Amino acid sequence: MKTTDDLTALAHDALATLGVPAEVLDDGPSALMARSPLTGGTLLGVRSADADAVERAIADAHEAFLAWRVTPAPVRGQLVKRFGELLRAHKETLADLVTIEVGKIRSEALGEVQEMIDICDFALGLSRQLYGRTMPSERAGHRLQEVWHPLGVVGVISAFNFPVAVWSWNTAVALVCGDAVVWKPSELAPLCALGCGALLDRAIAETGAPAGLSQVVIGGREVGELLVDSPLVPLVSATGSTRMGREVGPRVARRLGRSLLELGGNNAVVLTPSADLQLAINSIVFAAAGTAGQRCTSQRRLIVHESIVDDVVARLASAFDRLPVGDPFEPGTLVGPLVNERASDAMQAALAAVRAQGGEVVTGGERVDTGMGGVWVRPALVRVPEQAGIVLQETFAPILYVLTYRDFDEALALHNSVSQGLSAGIFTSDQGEAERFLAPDGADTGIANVNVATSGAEIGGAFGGEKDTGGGRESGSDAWKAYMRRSTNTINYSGTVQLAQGVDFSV
Ligand code: UN1
Repeated sequence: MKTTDDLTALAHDALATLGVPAEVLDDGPSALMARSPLTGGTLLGVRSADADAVERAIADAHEAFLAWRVTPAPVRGQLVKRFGELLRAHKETLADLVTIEVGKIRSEALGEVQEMIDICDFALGLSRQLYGRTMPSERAGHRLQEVWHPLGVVGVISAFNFPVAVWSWNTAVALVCGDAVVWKPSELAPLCALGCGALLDRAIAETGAPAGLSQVVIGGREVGELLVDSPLVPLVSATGSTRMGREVGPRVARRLGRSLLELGGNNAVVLTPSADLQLAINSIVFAAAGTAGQRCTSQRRLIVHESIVDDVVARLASAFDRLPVGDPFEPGTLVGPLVNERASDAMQAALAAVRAQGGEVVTGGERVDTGMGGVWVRPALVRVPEQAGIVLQETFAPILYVLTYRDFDEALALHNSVSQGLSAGIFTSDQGEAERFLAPDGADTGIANVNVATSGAEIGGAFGGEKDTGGGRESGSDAWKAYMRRSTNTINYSGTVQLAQGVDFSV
């Protein structure tokens, strides 16, 4: 069992291995203190950026962008290739920092770094595939085409729960698109950010890319606000709560900037009578209890047919009761700590609301004393009546609400009755039900799965959601288009003036 001193020593080693310069460590009055949810203890202080430092970071990034945007995209791809190699070489070390700062179990911390490696591979390929189109012009001797150009400095604001991967989705894609990136990480995970920043800086230096392309600005809300308000930042990609997105979106829009928002989820699985129950239960337990319920894709709701609900609840309860809760560094642990005491308070408040609204906590929800000092809970399985208001709310903790349905239309209606729209799953062996779930009037989420639960998406698809989730898409597919500007070009090689739409304006 590790103490705060052990974790501090491990963090120092990891930062040194990743090449983080010693001068960013700072115990002064304005430093940001890095903590670990494993012990609740303070690890070390890091220098936070004041307004001048943020402005300088944006200006430096913009300067680097001016050179980067005219570097051929396949050459830009070599930077993410090298970054991916460095991530492969330092996977364990970066995963250590993820576990230390946000408490992920080993396989999930490694999996998060794997997402970074995967997006680098994807972005390398993308660097040769930033395709525009050629359209037939209505005029003889004319050509009509669109090309995609680099956009500028991308501001990335990330949350604690994916302290390295979400930045990398944005960054790997933005870099091949010819952009520079200024990153404001969560205040709960500054060390992860410094580690990533140092590795990328090394890749930048080794490949001869312009210094300054990647900036990490550590700090609180004020730092984020400077990014949000800067006219030199044409795109702000922000991950966090719907409340945060409601502030960021309009503020960026006021200066006619673009925002890409990845906000709250309230993700559900529909479990039908024809489902393979063992497959479904195993998938649901990971989606609901994995990452201690702290993914935006975590499963919050289970909508199960009334004919199987008692069996399903019994099986889930037995699985929840057996979940090994404890030290995430220990092999075998499946549920690590909550990120802080506030998360536990939010969980307890939600469980109190369940009881007040006629629901029943079937199992879990209690604190678990691991003797380490952090905040551990047993994931809670809860049965609620359909009208319980608490189900509409996202609580960032492991609570799974079980609701029942009688016919499929009712299941769909219940599924879509929340304001959030990130991810969804259905377990069925009835092809008709599966297709209806994926149909235009099926699940209204950005991600919808069949016989796969709500979390753990691959990077190759576009990631994001609708409604209160904010509408943004990042990582794979054509999400890259958000990081570029489109230029529509008409080229006249006819030697004559021909106006479109047949307009005659001869003088
Ligand atoms: C998040 O929780 O912010 O699909 C991102 C998943 C992960 C990413 C989650 N690939 O669960």
